[in-house]
Amino acid sequence: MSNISSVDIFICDLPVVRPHKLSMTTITSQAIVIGIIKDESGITGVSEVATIGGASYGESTVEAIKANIDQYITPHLIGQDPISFNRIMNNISKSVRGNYFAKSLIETALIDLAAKQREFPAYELFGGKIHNSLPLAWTLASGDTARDIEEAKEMLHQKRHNIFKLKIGSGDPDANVKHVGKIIKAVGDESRITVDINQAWDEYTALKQIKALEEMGVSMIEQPLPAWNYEGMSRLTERFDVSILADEAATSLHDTYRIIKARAGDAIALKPAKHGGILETKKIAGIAEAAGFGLYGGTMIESTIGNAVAASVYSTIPEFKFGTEIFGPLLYKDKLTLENIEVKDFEIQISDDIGFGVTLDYEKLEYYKR
Ligand code: MUC
Ligand code: MG
Repeated sequence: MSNISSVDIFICDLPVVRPHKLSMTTITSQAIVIGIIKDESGITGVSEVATIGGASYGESTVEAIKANIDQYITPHLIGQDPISFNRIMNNISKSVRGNYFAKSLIETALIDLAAKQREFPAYELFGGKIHNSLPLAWTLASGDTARDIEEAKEMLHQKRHNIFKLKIGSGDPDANVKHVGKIIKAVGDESRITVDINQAWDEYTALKQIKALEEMGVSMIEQPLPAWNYEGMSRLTERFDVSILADEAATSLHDTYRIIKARAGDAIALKPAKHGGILETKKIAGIAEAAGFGLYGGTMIESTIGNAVAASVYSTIPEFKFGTEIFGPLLYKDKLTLENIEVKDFEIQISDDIGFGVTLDYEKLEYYKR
């Protein structure tokens, strides 16, 4: 097998089909980073990470991801054999702190390349597939209740989604809860409803509003408090029956360990980018499983490439108590690959094609890159 000869990092802006309103930002276009690692024989490993709202959602911005890979990570890659991705990533971790998104992009491009060299699916390199398909939630976040209801009905009709996550936390908390109530009234009999507050509430607000949400039948409350507030999340978990999901708080393996130890939630949202790659995602799934925490297959709203990475690793994890939300490609107006995701009977179908099963469309990359 041949060794790595080049690493190229591109920043792209991809438009979405409708504004996607979170508590801290509204997405009209996603900034994504594409990584292409080529070997001496010309085979390419391709991967993607996505970010939300510049630096408003998380610390990793596309500009910093590219700059830190070019300057500090690429020198560790040239001349290496991609199948040694475990050793390569371990070496990188010794000289590059944090930078989880950058590390995830590189590790997964290495995995794609190593799998393509051997002509088998990437999931064979981290345990093999358990699931052929996984339940797929959709996020209702148009910012308009009537439009969200219409969208949910259409998704149910198409058998695309019957789990809906509502993005709340922006504006008046009482109005947020009324909005949820209207959606449950309209589609709650045929679907499961969760909410994501994206850190917007304080503990006092959360105590009042989670009680109301629990009474209405919401099945999961995602990151109601700021990521730093483990003690508050622990008190909410103790107090309510409804499941509390740690998302922004559950980033590194060590942070997730602290959350589990403090029972600062009942469940963990996995996302390869925020954990620093697939190997770290598998470790986090392991400690969560050992502690009896539920798992949720999260997304940073990646397009087809990053979504395929998440689908691939999630297919190897025994149980997703709360399903997945790897719907990203369906929110985009366009894609950078020849393939799209396949959804059947409310579930995303896991690709068995080689690597992560996606082929980069170089014309589209040229069109969308900055
Ligand atoms: C998040 O916090 O979960 C995932 C789905 C969605 O609509 O937003 C993202 C981020
Ligand atoms: Mg979330």
